[in-house]
Amino acid sequence: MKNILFTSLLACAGLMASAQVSLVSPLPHKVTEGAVFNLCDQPLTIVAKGVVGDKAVKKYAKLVPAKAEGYYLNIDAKGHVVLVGRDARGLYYAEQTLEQITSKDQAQECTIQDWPDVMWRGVVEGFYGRPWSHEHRLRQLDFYGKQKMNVYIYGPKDDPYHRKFWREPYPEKEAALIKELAEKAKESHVQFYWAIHPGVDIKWTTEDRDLLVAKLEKMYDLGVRSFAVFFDDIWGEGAKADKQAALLNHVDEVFVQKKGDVSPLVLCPTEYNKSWANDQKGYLRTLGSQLHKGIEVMWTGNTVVHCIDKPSMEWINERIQRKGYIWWNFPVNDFVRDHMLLGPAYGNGLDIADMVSGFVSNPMQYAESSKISLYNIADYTWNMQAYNYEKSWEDAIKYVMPDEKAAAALRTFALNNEDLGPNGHGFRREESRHLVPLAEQLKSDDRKAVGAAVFGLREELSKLSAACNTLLATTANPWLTEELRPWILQCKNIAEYGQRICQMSMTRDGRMRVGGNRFGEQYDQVKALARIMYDLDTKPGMLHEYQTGIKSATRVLLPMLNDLFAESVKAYNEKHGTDLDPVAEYVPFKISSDVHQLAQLTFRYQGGQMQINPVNEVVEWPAGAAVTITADREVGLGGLDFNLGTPNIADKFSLVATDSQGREKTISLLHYKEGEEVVHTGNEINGTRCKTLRLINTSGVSQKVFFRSFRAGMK
Ligand code: LOG
Repeated sequence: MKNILFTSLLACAGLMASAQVSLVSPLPHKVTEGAVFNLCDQPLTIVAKGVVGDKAVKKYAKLVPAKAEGYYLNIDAKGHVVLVGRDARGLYYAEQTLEQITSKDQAQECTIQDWPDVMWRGVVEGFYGRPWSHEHRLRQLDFYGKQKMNVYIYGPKDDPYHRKFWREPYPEKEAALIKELAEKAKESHVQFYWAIHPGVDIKWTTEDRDLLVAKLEKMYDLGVRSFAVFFDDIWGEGAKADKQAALLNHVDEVFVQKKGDVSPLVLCPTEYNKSWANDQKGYLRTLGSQLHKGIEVMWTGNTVVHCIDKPSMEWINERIQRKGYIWWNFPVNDFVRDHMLLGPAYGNGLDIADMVSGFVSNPMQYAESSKISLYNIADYTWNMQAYNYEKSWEDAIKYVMPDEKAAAALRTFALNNEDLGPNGHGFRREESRHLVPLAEQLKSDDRKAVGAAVFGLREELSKLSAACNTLLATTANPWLTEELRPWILQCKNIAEYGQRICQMSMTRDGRMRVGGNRFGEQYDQVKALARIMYDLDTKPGMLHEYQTGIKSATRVLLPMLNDLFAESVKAYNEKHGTDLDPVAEYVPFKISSDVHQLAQLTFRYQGGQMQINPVNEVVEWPAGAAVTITADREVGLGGLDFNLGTPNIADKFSLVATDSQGREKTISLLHYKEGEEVVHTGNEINGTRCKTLRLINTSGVSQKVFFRSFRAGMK
């Protein structure tokens, strides 16, 4: 009893913090602020609450913005509160705002008039890889409601009942979970869209059409009231615009309109970005003219992964004859799964609110870690003109890590985990912005300036190391730290690696020798750490079935450290006549390609097997173009197979191994049975020596393929 009294007294005695309205996120549109007061001195009383049309709030109706989901909130000096929504969701948002204002045992006299800029705001769980867990989804829905996001589109590529077995109903256990999600979404005022992905094998028959409607009926029975149909990442029969439009119109007619309580249909087209749109064939214009007016059409921008601006919206809206519904491929990392994307969501135009019907983010398979960007996207879509991504990011960090010390550590860690690394989509993010001046200074000709930069860098690295330790130890948000753990460990290695490199730089000319050969010792430790980092990046244990590696700080910090290492080793070699290797990193293979979409393939290497990570979308492989793997030394080949998602394709490709003397050997390619997609190699591969290995399209024509897998045993 005594204790409770003590804490509440403390809370009451707390200093007047910053104005409480400033705690509200997304930033409200119209605010008048007055005095801040303690809730112990002046508790709140709700004097009027309702939606426009309710008698109880009649006199406030005029004050409520005339926009869907808008609300009016007033707190006066006596603690009297008025909450009025334009509709039920608006009222719910007024409550969320009040909750945030009062979250620190204080309140503030204020009047708020607020509304969303974008009609549909939220998330499309639309990535390849391990779908989110049920518990994570429940947490997400709760989070969306609080941050005023109103849509969650369920479409994980690797849920079999979404794509592969789209015709089949969910088994009982999974069905029960969907039902629970639909209920939770309703509670959080989130529209739960369930998406079906039939394009891979749909036949344009009445039978398949009816099977699709029947599946939606099943989902309706589970409580789902919003539906999407995805046709992304397919080719062939399923990709026809007129057939897709006819199907959607049919569903609209016999299902959506009939039920009466179902939201507008959403379509993800096959040509879902400008770089894939074939204007001559007019796929998009066909959708535009044939699709029923209320049906939404998704769009990822100028390419698969791209920021959105006004000209790109003008381009698409004109073709589809409606406002595009943005599917933003950020922070999704299914094409760079070895990177954690914890940076801010920036780059989208602040002037496109009126040109989009929706804006949803495709997140990472790491649900909790994705919340940092999603928090930003909630802010962006609610009040676009006022969006300040830096501020929103700082707030997001504190939101996901509700402990001051751990939040500071997360911030330090996140600053080094923002970029995607080189990737096939050419989408990059800034990273380690705080280190860029130091990186510049390190390149100086002035040894003194370099010395000072090394000193500064060492400080940063010890801060980073401490941050990683804090994150490994904290229990403030275990959902988050569990996901981040492998990257925290990697980052901790990098911090130590860097500290030793700094040490090398400081001792390279022998002036700072502290007993023995300090430089040599540090050199060995750096090499050892490089190997440990490589192991963590490529060896199982930390990795799960979809995980391809663990990389951190690759954009600024690591290159900066590797340069510093090289420079120090070279200087040392010159002075001491030694022959130490100036390359710190350990990388046994490189992959290159003149196939545009395969130029940035990533791979993993474990237990003697190198495995190239799959590419998600359709790959156009021109005649004569090749993928080339180059090893750092000559290796012996064991088995090899690959899958290009197309049956009977073996005779269209050639595999050529070249040894270190430049001698070439062509290895035969075959299928074990008719209709097989996997391409195998002839027995002669066994023991073949090779330094480079090339897979070439020798069919004489361009091939449309999926780059599903490529595995090679190397000894
Ligand atoms: C897929 C999506 C995937 C994303 C990023 C769309 C419309 N479809 O290339 O499932 O998560 O890109 O890899 C896509 O973006 N294909």
